[in-house]
Amino acid sequence: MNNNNHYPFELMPLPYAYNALEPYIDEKTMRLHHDKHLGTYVNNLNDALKDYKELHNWTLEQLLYYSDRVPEKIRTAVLHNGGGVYNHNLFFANMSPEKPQSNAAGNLMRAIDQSFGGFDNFKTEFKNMALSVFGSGYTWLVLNDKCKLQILNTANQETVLPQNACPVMLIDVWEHAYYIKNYNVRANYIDNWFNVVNAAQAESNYNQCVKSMRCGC
Ligand code: MN3
Repeated sequence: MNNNNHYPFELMPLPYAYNALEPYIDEKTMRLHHDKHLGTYVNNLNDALKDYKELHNWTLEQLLYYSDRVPEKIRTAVLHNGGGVYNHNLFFANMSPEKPQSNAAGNLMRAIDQSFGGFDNFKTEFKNMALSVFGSGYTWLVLNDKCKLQILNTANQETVLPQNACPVMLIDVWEHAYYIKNYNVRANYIDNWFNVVNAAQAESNYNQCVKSMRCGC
């Protein structure tokens, strides 16, 4: 996140055009999702932090992980809106118009094979988890605190940071992520989303997680 690591947080531009993920994810959804939904989380997070100078050099991760040290008056606002910024930045970076190389023999693919018995099994399990989110939330592939790949769900704008899990990839299953194109049919959105997963980013996240969690040491 570099220059966007602390207050005032900025709305990071999409790393591709709004229509780049067509026909899988439509331009109108991307414009609303990025500019309006994420934009609002960024503004509300900055509003909440405005009068708390002691928090202005905290990173987003610190605000979310050490939320018990954030003054109670703004804690909920920081968790909701900071989580919204954190999750959406990861989500948008984890998509790409580049075709995923399905036979890519990266470290993540090997780990998925070992953990789930192949990519198809992983995909089925991930999709079922994403279908099982009741209401609004996310489905994640993480490296958990035991250095194992794990699929898990979080509600609303909760992150996986309190679980000491390191995010590899995630799908936003709030209705705003898919309703315009897919109406109520979340399954179609999940199938479409798999076509625009940024495999290179997921591989890089995975390698970073292995390194930062000192797995294998
Ligand atoms: Mn969203």
